[in-house]
Amino acid sequence: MSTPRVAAIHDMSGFGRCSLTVAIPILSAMGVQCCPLPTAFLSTHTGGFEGFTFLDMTGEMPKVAAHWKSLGLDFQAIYSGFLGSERQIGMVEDFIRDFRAPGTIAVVDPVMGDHGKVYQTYTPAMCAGTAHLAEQADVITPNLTEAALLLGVPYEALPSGGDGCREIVERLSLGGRRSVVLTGASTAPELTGAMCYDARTGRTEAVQTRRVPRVFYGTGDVFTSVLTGALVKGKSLTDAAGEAVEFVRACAERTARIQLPLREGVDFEPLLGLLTGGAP
Ligand code: PXL
Repeated sequence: MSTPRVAAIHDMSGFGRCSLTVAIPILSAMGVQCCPLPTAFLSTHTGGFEGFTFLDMTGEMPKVAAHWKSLGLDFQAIYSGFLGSERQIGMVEDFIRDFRAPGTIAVVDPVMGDHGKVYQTYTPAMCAGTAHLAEQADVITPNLTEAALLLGVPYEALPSGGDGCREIVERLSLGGRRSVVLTGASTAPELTGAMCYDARTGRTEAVQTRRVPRVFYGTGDVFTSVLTGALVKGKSLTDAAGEAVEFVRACAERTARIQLPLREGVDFEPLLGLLTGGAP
């Protein structure tokens, strides 16, 4: 099998472990080529840091896409996450339309918020645009906060427990047309993981592991990067979610043990070996 190639459309935050600084090493460790299309360059991510810098790359993005198109590049997956401006959302839609080929998987992480709060830079118009973009996806990976925003219900009003999470993913599947992997989904208090609706099989399945009782930042990006890598390597949605859930749990356990400050993300680098699986 030739090395699968993924276009990763996210910001690059220099410090704090999220988006491209997570996606590039994880996909590379999994034997997947990651081609970054940066949406913005920030000194740090926006959670827990004051005074971060923000260089908007909106103007550069269509030029990169046009150059890649002129080279005839193809991608087995297009993976988008945190976006830096409203206009960028339309550009990601254009990118998906222009580069989608038979077998391309469009993975949209509808990044908008976490823990019941919308991120500082996400305006209501950006949230509406993200929902529109997510309609073009084959797979979306919202957390519970983002699921509430996509469904247009208050976070507190989301149905809870295993049955509640099943209802959420099925409601988000657009009548069974897109796959949904809800992160932070828990079917019992001591467990956490994902609830998956697979549009290929029409089945909903929970993937659970033991919960690490602490809050973490950046786990969504770790999760969706592993999921995307596993999908382009041919795994089923639930098997890919299983690999992502177990890797995130290993990262969370290590991060809690070494008492890493919340805003530094999860200490995943020493664990990348779990993803390499040996040379082909
Ligand atoms: O995916 C999370 C994320 C990505 N990028 C930036 C962020 C965050 C979350 O806070 O601030 C810049």
